[in-house]
Amino acid sequence: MINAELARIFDRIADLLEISGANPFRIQSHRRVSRTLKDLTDDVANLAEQGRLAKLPGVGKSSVEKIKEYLAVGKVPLLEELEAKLPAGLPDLLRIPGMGPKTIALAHHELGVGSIDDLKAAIESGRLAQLPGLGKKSVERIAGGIEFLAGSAGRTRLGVALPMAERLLEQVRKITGARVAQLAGSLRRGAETIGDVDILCEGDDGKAIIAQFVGFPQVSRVLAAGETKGSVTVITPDGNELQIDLRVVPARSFGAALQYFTGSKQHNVRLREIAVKRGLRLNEYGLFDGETVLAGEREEEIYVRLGLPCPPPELREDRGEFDPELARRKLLTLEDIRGDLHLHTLASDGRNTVEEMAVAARARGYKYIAITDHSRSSTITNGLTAEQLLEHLQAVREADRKVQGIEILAGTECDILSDGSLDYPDEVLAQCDFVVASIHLGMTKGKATPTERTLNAIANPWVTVIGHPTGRLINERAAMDIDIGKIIEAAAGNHTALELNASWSRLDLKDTHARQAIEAGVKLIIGTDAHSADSLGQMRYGVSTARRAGATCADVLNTRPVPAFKKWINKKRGL
Ligand code: DGT
Ligand code: CA
Ligand code: CA
Ligand code: ZN
Repeated sequence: MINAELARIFDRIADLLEISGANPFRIQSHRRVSRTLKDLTDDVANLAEQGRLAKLPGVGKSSVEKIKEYLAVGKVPLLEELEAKLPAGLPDLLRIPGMGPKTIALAHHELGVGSIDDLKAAIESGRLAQLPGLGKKSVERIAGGIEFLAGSAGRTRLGVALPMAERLLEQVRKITGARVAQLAGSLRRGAETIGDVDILCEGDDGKAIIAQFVGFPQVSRVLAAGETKGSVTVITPDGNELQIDLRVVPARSFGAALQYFTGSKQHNVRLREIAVKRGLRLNEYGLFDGETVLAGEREEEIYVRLGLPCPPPELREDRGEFDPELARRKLLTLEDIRGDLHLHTLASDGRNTVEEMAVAARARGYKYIAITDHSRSSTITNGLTAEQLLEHLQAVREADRKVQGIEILAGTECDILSDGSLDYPDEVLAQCDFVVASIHLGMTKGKATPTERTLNAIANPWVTVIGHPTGRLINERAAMDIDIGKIIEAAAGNHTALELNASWSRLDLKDTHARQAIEAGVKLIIGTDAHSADSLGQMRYGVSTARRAGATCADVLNTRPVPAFKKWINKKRGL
């Protein structure tokens, strides 16, 4: 959609202004417009036609001009000017953890750094460390940041890839001659990032199906268009290229192809070994005994014929899924979720009221939610002082009385401060029905280590759950340097849950950590951290991550009915 494209342009302008050392207000106003565009549900082109652009929050006269300009000629002059002034590789530097716009400007002016490669060279030659305000430590951080960025290069986050892939899948299903179509690959396995999207389709005339596929309107480049396989790219809302592979296979081998292209590669290698041991041959066309076909039409048959249970796709990572206990485990599903327990509202940095969040949650079939706005130290998120919180708790309880059919718990997302203490005193926390404790501030330089801080929070009798325990942002920021084993052990010993934050930019705990927690008997709570009613839909990413961890209903507290859930919370509180 044009909204996303325009949002990207405003973000890019803000980035370039920031590097050029422009007025902070000017930078912020462009970011604000970008955010408004991202949240917009109407097409910005329609709004422009109706003359309603200026009514949008944060959109002033000059922004209206830029939007109109772009709609008319596909360009924004200011962006072109800024780009002409600065080397094209400079904005990429902003994505490196540890590199702020000031440092970028400095490295650019003093050392002529204009790209990530230049920056690497400046680090190696030791010139970067000699710049004023930079030292060995910060240069080490930057070098680590470059490495982190390289590790995430080319991978698209699940929550970006899945909605795009689902739309494409619908389009493939409508192609004449395409009978059944399904997602395969890492996307079907619910992995946190996706290298490319794999779609599998059953049909006889591969060439004709692929010809239509490569002609889809959102295709930006056609990489290949053959008899059985087509590859294209599309542009994601965050401006990156995402590759989509479509394979067309006949009905007799659809199941074998689905098994093969779902992977993972390690899972397939292991499965083929098992086949070979049984004197059989397995490939993407079927399972064979000599020339005899044992299975191929249906995926499950492949496993059955090998004498194995068919593990859910999320488990197929060669992490123990050939063990019958794990393969047969009844994993959690989205339908099992009865509540969302990490929600922000207008009271801090959310965009909807308590009632709006409750009504939207009820429409999803939930029986309860917890409102958990930020605490006072999170000033950039408009965190609440103790007094404001107490008032807010009243308002939440008022809303609970008003909205029927769903229970609203009055909670907080209380910061764990850099010395390990909590942002509210115990008497205030005791007033909340539900407490998420999270680290947001001073992740790299607290007085206490992140592990010590988390252990302190776990020891607090009023803390129900630790929010996004490692603090990572997928593709953007590495996890804090914490000892997850110690945290899991303490959570198990102190009747404290760990969050599996379902926001696709976090997915924290991640799958392997969540599995470790489950194995230690720790209960998980899956919360979306939604800042608007729309984001409640992120629950599914948390659920697929939990499935990858091997979670059943029993492992996840927000599958329980309200009374059982409350009983669990209140045990730690001695109530
Ligand atoms: P991605 O795209 O990097 O997120 O991960 P996948 O798992 O989607 O991998 P992709 O797209 O390269 O290939 C799709 C599936 O095809 C993969 O999960 C397993 C299968 N596959 C690909 N290459 C091989 C291979 O060399 N050996 C075997 N046994 N299977 C493979
Ligand atoms: Ca793939
Ligand atoms: Ca692929
Ligand atoms: Zn948080």
